[in-house]
Amino acid sequence: MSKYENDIVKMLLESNTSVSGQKIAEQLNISRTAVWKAIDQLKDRGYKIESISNKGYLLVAFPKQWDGHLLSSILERSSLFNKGYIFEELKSTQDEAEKIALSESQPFIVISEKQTEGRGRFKRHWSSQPNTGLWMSIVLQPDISLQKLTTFNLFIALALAKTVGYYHPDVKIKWPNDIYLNEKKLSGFLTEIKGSQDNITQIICGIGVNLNTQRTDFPNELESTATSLHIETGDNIDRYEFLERLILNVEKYYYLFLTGTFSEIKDEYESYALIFDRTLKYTEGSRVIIGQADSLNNDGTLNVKSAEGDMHRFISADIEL
Ligand code: BT5
Repeated sequence: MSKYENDIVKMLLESNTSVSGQKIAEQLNISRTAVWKAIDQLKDRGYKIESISNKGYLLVAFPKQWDGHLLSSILERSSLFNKGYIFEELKSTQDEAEKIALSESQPFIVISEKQTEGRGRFKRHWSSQPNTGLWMSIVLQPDISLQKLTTFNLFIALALAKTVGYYHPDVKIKWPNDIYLNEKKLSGFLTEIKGSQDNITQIICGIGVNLNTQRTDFPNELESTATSLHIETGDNIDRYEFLERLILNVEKYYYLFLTGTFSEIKDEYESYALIFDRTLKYTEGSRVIIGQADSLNNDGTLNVKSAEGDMHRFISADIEL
């Protein structure tokens, strides 16, 4: 992938109309032939670029696969992430992010088209088919205490819910780490950390969102519990647009997380909450409680009132709908 290709994508993206080969050549200080070759390479990578006679090149469609040039353009508009890594196939973006983080001191993101061993919490499998969703890890270097970290998931959940909300009004957050649409799981995330009690130095947050997944793409065991934005809206979702919106929301809520407290977003969070006013089964380790969610505490923990009237506090839980 040449730097010229990157620059050309940027010029075509920034222009609402066609851009002449002459203009590109002059701006990048390369020959017309070099422009033409780079355009050809971009077409091979799946960019749909029309050559309009006497006018120049027009970018009509993005590649279907995740592409590094487009990710770079999105990240140029980001105030938080300045690097992104794209892979065809990984076991898990979480593991790759952890490796890259050894030599990267600034926040970055890792996306893979496909994961062979995508994982959820407690090493549960996360189904990650190619060309359908967003399988991404974001790496942050916050320098905060473990105590502060407890609310991180609430902020990320809100960033995700807000993003999904552009596409569907009924998005819900299933505390602590799921996003639901019509009672089915659309997205889940998990947060892994490095550091000590007083000093969390790294957060690797893995986010999975089903975007263009068809019902038949899901493995049998997920058919009745999982959904995608495509299934719920009938639309083909532009994955780049979704990613850009998500990055902007993650930035916004991450800064709020760093500078504020959960109480500042509590009302907004609760407006998306799925679990209140219904009796559900809460499991955390060996503790199983059947009851109703009562309230969220400012540290992000959840109070659940059992059928017998006792109050139980959960840090995290599996909740059966
Ligand atoms: C989660 O765990 O929901 C967190 C999922 C995080 C996945 C991302 S993808 C990028 C990054 N790299 C990784 O390796 N992981 C992260 P949990 O709450 O434990 O939910 C897992 C459960 O969700 C599974 O046991 C299935 O029941 C269900 N599930 C698996 N794949 C799904 C999918 N694609 N859509 C909806 N539900 C799914």
